[in-house]
Amino acid sequence: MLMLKLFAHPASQPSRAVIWACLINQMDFELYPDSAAVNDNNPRGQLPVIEDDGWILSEMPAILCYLADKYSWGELYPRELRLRSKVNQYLHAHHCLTRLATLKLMAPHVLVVFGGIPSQNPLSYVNNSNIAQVMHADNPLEEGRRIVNPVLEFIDDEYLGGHDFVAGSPEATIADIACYEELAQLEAANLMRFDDFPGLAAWVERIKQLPWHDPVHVYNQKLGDIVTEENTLARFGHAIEAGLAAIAKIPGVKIVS
Ligand SMILES: N[C@@H](CCC(=O)N[C@@H](CS)C(=O)NCC(=O)O)C(=O)O
Repeated sequence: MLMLKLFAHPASQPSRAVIWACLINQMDFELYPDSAAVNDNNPRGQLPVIEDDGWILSEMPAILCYLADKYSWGELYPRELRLRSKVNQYLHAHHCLTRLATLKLMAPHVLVVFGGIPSQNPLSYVNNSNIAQVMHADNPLEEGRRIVNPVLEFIDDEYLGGHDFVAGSPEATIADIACYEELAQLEAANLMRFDDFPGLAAWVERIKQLPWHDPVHVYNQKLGDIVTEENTLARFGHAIEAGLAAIAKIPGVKIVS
């Protein structure tokens, strides 16, 4: 069997979800962080994409569900009908709910180093117009926080209220991993604090304990605070370099560039 290929990048939230879930499940893979390789495999031009034994698949939740089913990831994608339906509920909501953490806060503040939105992909209209709305606001930070705050409140109350994990499961699932990738980055970048959301803050600490958390998130740690310190192309470049180097050191991972 051919080795699993991930077309993914540590600066991309849905990519990190796929990389991390594969590591938790001790899957060896080749990582292709180069965008040309992504375009060859996803006509939509977005990452992450996988190639598993000749089968090409995009969209992070679809990838995670497929890999979990094929490689029996157990509790990460529960088989029990009701638990699974809650994981699926979260994953369907994710794109237009939690994803706003990236589109309204992270991306506008990261992409300033390019002087605007580098993606000219007409199929990324929803992503790009969401980012542009904040970038062109009088106070992008305030505007982003205004939009993301109710999302945090909703996840804290409705998904986590009284539960340890997003889908109300006894163990972490792929819903937690997807959700964590959107939200935890905001704290690392100083874009948002979770002081008003104690359930969410405790959940972030819980998810951090999953294996391979630290190497997968070196990019975020290196990038650090982009609110009180200016983000620059050099800073962004160093964070990417460090993020890829940390993942390259993990046994069973081969970076192909
Ligand atoms: N719904 C997709 C979102 C993928 C996505 O937004 N990928 C971003 C990187 S984080 C991308 O490739 N952006 C470039 C573009 O859209 O042109 C998923 O869950 O996989």
